[in-house]
Amino acid sequence: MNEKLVTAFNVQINAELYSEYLYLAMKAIFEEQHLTGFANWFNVQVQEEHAHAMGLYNYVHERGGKVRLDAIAKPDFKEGGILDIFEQVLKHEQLVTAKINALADEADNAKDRAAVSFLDWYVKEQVEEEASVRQIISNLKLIGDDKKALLMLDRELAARTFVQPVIG
Ligand code: OFO
Repeated sequence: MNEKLVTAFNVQINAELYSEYLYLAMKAIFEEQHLTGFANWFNVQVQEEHAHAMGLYNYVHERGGKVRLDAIAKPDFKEGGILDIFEQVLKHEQLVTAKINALADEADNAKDRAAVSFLDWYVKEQVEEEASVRQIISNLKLIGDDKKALLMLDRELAARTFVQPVIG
């Protein structure tokens, strides 16, 4: 890969590690409230983000590039109600989608067909990431102030498990 593309991959590794860190911070909010199903949902998210970062990390090595890790920023979000937090998650995922698309454009500009094909997995993954968050947001809107329904959703989210993705 050319140096410019390697740098862009490294920037995305940092963005994925930031996502991991952000969701770890959000998980803590739900742990504090003993909403263990929501905490579990974030825990799976943390593992997924780590896998996304490692997929890029391994790919840079595979292509003979140099992995350069940068500082991970402090998680930036406002503690609020559950719906507020998930709306911030959606916003964050939309931002990540834009970053992935920009990285794919960069690979396209470099005419690096292998990198374009590798990044296709991430492009599709972002569609799923956004859809799953939208689903939770619409459930939360329906639930409103109904505590019983909220506990049912919490139980449902407790069943989510992490499956190591096959990237690329
Ligand atoms: Fe890595 O997909 Fe979320 O951020």
